[in-house]
Amino acid sequence: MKSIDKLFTVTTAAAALFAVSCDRGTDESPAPPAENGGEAAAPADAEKAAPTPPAPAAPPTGQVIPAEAEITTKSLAAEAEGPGGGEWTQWGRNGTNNMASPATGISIDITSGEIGDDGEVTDAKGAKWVAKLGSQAYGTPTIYQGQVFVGTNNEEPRIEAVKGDHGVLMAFDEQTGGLNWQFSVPKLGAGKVSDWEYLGICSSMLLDGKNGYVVTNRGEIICLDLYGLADGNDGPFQEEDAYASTGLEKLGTGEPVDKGEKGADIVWGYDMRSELGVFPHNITSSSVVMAGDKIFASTSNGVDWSHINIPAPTSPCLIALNKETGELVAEEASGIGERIMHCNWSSPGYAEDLNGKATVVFGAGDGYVYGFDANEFDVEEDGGEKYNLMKELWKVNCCPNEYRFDKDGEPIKYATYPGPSEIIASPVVYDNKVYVAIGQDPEHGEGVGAITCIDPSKGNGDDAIVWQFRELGRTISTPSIVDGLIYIADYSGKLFCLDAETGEKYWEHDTLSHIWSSTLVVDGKVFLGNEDGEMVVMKAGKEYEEIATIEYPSPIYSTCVVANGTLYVMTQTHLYAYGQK
Ligand SMILES: [Ca+2]
Repeated sequence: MKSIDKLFTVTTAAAALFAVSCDRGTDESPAPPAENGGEAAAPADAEKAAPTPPAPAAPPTGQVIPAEAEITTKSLAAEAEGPGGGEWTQWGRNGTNNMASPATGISIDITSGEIGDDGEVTDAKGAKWVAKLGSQAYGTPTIYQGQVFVGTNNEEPRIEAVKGDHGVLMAFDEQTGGLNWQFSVPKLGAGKVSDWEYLGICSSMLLDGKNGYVVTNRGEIICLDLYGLADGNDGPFQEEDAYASTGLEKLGTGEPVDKGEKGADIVWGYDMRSELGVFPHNITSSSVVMAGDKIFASTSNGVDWSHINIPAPTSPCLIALNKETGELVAEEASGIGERIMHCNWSSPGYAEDLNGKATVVFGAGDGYVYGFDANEFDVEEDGGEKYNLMKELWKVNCCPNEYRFDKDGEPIKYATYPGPSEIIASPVVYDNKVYVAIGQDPEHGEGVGAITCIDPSKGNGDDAIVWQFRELGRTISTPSIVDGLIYIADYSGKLFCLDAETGEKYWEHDTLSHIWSSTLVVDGKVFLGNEDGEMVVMKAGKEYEEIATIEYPSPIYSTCVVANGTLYVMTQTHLYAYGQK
């Protein structure tokens, strides 16, 4: 690995991603059998790539590459003090997944401006810049070391050689919005089954040191060099051009695509489909979280198009990789795969000390939240091979039994209004407790939901439940918690303010539109985007007060974030950066 990585001895607060599921459109069409998740045997291979020395390339115009000494761990701390609130280096801002920023002075005297025939936005009041994205964008921005990273699709082609539908991660200059480089991921060609057309990259990239970690639409975890190819081709992986035609699977069997100086630099890659046999349902959608020298990732393992069969019931739903090498460190073996209702799209969280243990918190596809030991694993031997299996510290059912079974004890059908739900929103850690909401793919419509407060020090199972609030509908939105108050939205369009200790409701607000986004609390306000393209701004606190609604011309499915004093609002088609130039 690069020596630069050794500079970082500080354990960064970990990360998790993304409550915005990416599933749209009709799910029921019997799409052609996918490239089967378990069969693809082509080795995925960071390791076998020849480590030829990189040829230095000219930096793309305007891109500033810090000298190694300038890349410090200081900026990694999302807890950074200061009026700007610091950087935003991962989906949930830090491992707690609590999307709240200490920034102050965030102006809401802003507008979305006008979109011209060329798709460019002008006259957006308060905006430093507005960047055009693809036609759909779900990968909530992360911001670090002068760059802004977002996940979208290729319907606004930025690199000529990359043609047609792809998952795309764009790296913008933080000050100008100019494109520094772009990571382009070919589709699986599996249709709606495992890589839904035009959904793009649904993951927020976790940023650490000189690297970023992103989960692709192909079910891969890719470590990218944050400075692209501008400072040479880093890492063991040297086959970037070959990747562009096939992804990791069947690498080298396609026609290489030269993406030029704005192409991405892959450091290593891990293909969850070929390595683990997992079967991502519809799309792979979650972000990774970091725990020391490891990253933890949901595998998106799910049901097939029939919505009945689980093609890979014994494959893990959560894995840990070595962040330097991409090697598999440990896998979940709690049997989640056999109990999947639909999919595993929730991004895990991480707490360095939760009830005395470094804990990875995973909201699973079976409606349970799991606390796994982040450092110690059970070792199992099978055929001479050793496997590290994740150790359950605790496990709590977040889907009320009344949603799972009717009064006669019969199971209630999944994807019906009164039926059971899995976890898609990210679990949030706050004040030694864990807050978890249940929900389903928006495609399944509205239904009953709940948010549960869990205290792992009180025991395992139902004993750990402090309270459960059931007025909430199904949700894929991650809650924010500030000053003992929880703000959480549901898919039906409502935003609730609850007491974090008791679950008591202080107020609710109906935005009258479906909600996929999560809340952001900053500067005494709650920001929340909805499907009608409205960004609703409420006053944070026990008193109900609607402050503003800012209109956008397309839906907002990602979450607003604040970094270094700039407010980012991402619609399906544009990224607006509001702040001082
Ligand atoms: Ca490389």
